[in-house]
Amino acid sequence: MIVLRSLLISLAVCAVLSRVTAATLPAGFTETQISGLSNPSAMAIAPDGRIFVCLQGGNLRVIKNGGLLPTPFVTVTVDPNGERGLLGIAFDPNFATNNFLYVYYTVPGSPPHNRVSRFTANGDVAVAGSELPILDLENLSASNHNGGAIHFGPDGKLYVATGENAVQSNAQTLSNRLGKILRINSDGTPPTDNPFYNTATGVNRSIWALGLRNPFTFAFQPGTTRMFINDVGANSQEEINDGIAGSNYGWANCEGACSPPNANFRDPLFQYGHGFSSMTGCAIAGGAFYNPTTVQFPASYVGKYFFADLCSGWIRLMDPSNNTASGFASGIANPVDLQVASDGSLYYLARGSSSVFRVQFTGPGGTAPSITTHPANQTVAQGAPATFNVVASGSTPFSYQWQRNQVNISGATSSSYTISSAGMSDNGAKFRCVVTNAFGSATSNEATLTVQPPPILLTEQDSDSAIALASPGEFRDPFPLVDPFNLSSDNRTRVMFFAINLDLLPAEDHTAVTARAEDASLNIYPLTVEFVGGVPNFAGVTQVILILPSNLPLGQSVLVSVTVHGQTSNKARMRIQ
Ligand SMILES: [Ca+2]
Repeated sequence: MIVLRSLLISLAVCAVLSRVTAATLPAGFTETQISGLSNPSAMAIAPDGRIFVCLQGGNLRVIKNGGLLPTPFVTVTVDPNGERGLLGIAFDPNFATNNFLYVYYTVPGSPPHNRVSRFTANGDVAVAGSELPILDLENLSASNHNGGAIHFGPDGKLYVATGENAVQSNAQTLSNRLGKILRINSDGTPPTDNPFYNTATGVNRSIWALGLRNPFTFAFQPGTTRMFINDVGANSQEEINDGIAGSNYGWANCEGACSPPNANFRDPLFQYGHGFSSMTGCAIAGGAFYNPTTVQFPASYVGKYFFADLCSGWIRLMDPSNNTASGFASGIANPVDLQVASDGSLYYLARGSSSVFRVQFTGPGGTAPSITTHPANQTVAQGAPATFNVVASGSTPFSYQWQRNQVNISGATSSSYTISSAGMSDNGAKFRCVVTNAFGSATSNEATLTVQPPPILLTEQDSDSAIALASPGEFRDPFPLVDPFNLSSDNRTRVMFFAINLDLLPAEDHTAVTARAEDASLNIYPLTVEFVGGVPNFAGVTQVILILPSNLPLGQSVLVSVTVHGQTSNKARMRIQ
């Protein structure tokens, strides 16, 4: 049975778990609170700086010059049951001249349905009787998964996020508009360049993307065409998806990235699991790019994407250049929306505090990074991965840039850097990391990567016949298994092979090397490695002394190989007498 965990149930749980009102912010940041907003669901910032806040029960409230106006902008009659109600707000791109704004709400009825309506502003209130419904969606059954976010894109079209209304099959059909991102003209009609305009019919031509469960929030990046869709997960994964026309985001076939990969579905750019930690949660709710007209935060925030989790009460920061995330704020009572104002402030809407909070950078008050753990030298086998790590102290968040031989490595911008398969061209390369925060930067020590090629047992020229000596140092070919004249108490024959690329690490001895023989029938015989060490006066050449076991087949050749650090040598031929 599929568990249809709803936003509402999450709210009930989280209200018990979290009663704090002041967030923990990075050093240098402070916040101010505007309270008195009962059961808020979404907000938008007008071009003139006023903040319009949707209350689930139907009031659209206005915050002006830092204060909550007593009179609502408008009150719409809604069905407020479960996750229904007044859920979304967007300003017309030409609001300054036409005074149009749009809201998304649940129209009461039997059954109810969600609607997008246009209102006309007259200052801080709506013109009476100005409501113009532009989009009426399908009738609802369950009270949850309504979506509700609406925003204009850079193309001047209105994008509308709809939930699948707890009917999973809705997400995958082009026959209704639930579990989708819709794209409409501001009069509600579908633009003819919509991706399914020619495959869907009627009102379904407004479908722009599908395969979504409950995209409660989404955001456009100012100055770009980039759009991120936050899809609330069911049992395990919360998603940040790359908004691309015609995409299918996989629900309910997949939650999080499809496993195994499925070319029919677009996996999220970023996902996080369910839990109650600083990196896990239960419902992604709120997303905003930090690309304000006036940058008020430190420059390292520009271009990053803030996102929040309703239950865990944090705001984290995703870096769209590498799809990794870092911490920002915690201790928030049920964040449901995030917006970045043109003045560079970050606003978050905390349902559990009935408040909007404005976050500003008022630093310095912080400390520059200091490297506490430097990357360590690595020695790896050719073809094996190598990972370097750095740890810094100081004021978070940090940004990271790894360098190879003091040149920036493209995309290497997290606290660890991995070469998935080290090649000989990486041998001797030096790696370091520059760690930066709002207050300065620090550069780690360099770590050297040593790449070891596979060992090679020396053989005669143009042959696989081993160059080898029998104990106690004579040339013997073929080799007997027992030599009563050698100096060992067991009388077993020792054979000394010679190898290159068989350098032991400082702490290692002969036990780091294994050896085996293989006969013509492909039977395997483990050989005891008695000694591994340098050959005096022959730099780079290693001697390996092997003890021949009694069960080697007499009168034929065997192929001997050695293995060190996970790499196995060539096979060198040796005859047994
Ligand atoms: Ca998905």
